[in-house]
Amino acid sequence: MTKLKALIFDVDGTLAETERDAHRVAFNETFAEYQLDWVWSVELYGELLAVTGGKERMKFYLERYRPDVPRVDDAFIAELHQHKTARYNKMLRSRPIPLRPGVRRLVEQARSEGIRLAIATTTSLDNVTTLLVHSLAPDAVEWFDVIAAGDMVSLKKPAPDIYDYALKNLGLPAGECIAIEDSYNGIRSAMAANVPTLVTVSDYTRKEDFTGALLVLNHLGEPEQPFTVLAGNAGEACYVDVAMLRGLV
Ligand code: XBP
Ligand code: MG
Repeated sequence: MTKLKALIFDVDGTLAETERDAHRVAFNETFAEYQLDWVWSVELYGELLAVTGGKERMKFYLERYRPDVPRVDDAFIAELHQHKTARYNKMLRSRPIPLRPGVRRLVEQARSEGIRLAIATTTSLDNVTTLLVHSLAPDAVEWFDVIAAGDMVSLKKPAPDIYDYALKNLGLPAGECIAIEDSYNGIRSAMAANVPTLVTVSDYTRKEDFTGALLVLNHLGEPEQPFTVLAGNAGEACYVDVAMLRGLV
């Protein structure tokens, strides 16, 4: 008798590689629009990802890297973030970002087998819905029973709050769900909410610590594009499907 009832997906780095060439670029374009000399290189952005949430990340950047910049207030950060979000959404609409290997297949299989779907992310709700509509399917938002995102909770990952929120709205115990994450902050958040977690590492996170993960893979895999196991035991499987996930819980 299986107890797997739902999959809870992280978004950035897990559903798609959105950080380096989309979020980062939208931040930089916004800084340029406001004539700020804030420039986030590919390398610097990797360091800034230690802090989740765009508003929190900008504040962290100023505190840690720009003691020369006079203090800015939260309202200005929020205004910048609104502009960044608009730019990011425009990008996702005009040049959809491909889903990572295995994501579409696993989501579609879960739906057809009655496994419920949810999202737990620190990014803003608009960013999630635009990504789902333009990279997955026009009606994909409806495929997810719960989309827990951004400021719906006050404490972002690695705090457990966004997973607690998703579980509460799913009405399921943590042990009947599996989280799929790509980052240290993500797995800390899921595990703090007691959700068993599978990790698919992403461009920025492959060297992070994933102690406690059910399994660490390079991606979810496809029949013709098998995954590589980075930690844990995947048995005979070469791509992640519902049967394999049932075996993991
Ligand atoms: C990733 C994040 C987000 C995005 C930016 O979220 O940390 O902050 O980089 O999004 P996750 P916002 O991996 O949990 O999906 O600017 O909308 O905060
Ligand atoms: Mg992520």
